[in-house]
Amino acid sequence: MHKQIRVLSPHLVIIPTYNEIENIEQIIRAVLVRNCLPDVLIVDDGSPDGTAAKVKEMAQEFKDRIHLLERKEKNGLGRAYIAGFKWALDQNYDTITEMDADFSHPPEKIDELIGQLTTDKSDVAVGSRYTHGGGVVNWPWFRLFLSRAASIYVQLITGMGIKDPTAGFVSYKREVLSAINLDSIKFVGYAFQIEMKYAAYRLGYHISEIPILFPDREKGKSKMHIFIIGEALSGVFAMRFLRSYKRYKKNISA
Ligand SMILES: Nc1nc2c(ncn2[C@@H]2O[C@H](COP(=O)(O)OP(=O)(O)OP(=O)(O)O)[C@@H](O)[C@H]2O)c(=O)[nH]1
Ligand SMILES: [Mg+2]
Repeated sequence: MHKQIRVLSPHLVIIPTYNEIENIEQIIRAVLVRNCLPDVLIVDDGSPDGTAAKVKEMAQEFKDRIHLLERKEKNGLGRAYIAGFKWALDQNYDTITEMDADFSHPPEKIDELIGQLTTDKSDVAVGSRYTHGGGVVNWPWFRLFLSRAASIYVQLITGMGIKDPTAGFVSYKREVLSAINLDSIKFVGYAFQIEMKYAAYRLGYHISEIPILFPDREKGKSKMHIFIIGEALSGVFAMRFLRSYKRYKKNISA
């Protein structure tokens, strides 16, 4: 009898979603067509607009390439990613990439990010707005000011030489995510992105930055709110100064 063999991609792209019905189909298709043929995992927090149902429908078309983790409540981007990372480690993917559903993270850069890892140029690759050649498109000056100021603040406080530490378009080698104690990651918004990079940096992994152009979302609503900015400002300070180096290092290692 002829047995069907399931061919797994070594690469996974994780997209957390909350009410992304206007973007979900397009973003999934834009990821699946990349040269490195990544699989996609959507982590949906019970979107009332039917995002998960659309994913299930598409999973019929692309068997074994689209996966869905459904969580009942909206619990923040950080928690969604931790659940996704654990799933990815369980499934043995070699590289794990995180990105937003709203096209702010250009899908055509996925191959370049993952290429950094597969050629051993780095262990973590960041799609960066603030490295040479990167940028933001059509941002009001105050938002750009806040974002740049936050990046400089994080660099000063943590000593990490990463120009875009709040970036949410990041590829990790599997060994990096398995070395980090994911249960020790505390933050949920922008601070989550900083905390993950800081954990990788403290464990000695090499982090590179690839320039990207970051446009604002065109469809759907933003889920950003003031709590997330407050968490980033105070959280980074706490992460750096309220834990001793030894305690932090012990804590982040799995
Ligand atoms: N699973 C899950 N996904 C979320 C949650 N909050 C936001 N997201 C998703 O995380 C990604 C980033 O959220 P955005 O609303 O674009 O946040 P942002 O990019 O900071 O804000 P904008 O620039 O205004 O779009 C999107 O794919 C969202 O659908 C959440 O609580 N749970
Ligand atoms: Mg966005």
